[in-house]
Amino acid sequence: MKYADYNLFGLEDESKGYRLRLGSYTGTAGDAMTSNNPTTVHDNMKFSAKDRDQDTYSGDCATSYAGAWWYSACYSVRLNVKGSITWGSFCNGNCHASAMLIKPASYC
Ligand SMILES: [Ca+2]
Repeated sequence: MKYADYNLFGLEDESKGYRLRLGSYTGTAGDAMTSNNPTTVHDNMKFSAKDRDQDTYSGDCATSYAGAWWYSACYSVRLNVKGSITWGSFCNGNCHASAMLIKPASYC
C-alpha cells in the first residue's frame, strides 16, 4: 500500500471548470498528479466528463478513457476506472483499489 498526500486539495467553481489546485506533495506513491509533462499533468486542469470536454487534448479524454477526471492530454493518474487504476509509474492498470480522503481546511 502506498499513499500520496497533498496539503491542499482545492477546486475552482463551475465557471472555471472545477479546475484542480493541489498543494505540496508528500508520500510514497510518487507525485503523479503534478508532473512537469503538460500532456499528463492533472494539477491545474479542469474537470472533464463525457458530456463536458474541458481537457487540453484535441480529442475527448473522458470518453476515450471511460471516466471523468482532471485530464490534460490525457493522464498519468486514473483512480475511478474499474479494473484499470493507474498512478504514474507506481501502477499502470494493476492496482486493486484506491481511496481519496479529503478533509476540510480553513482558508485565510
Ligand atoms: Ca478535448
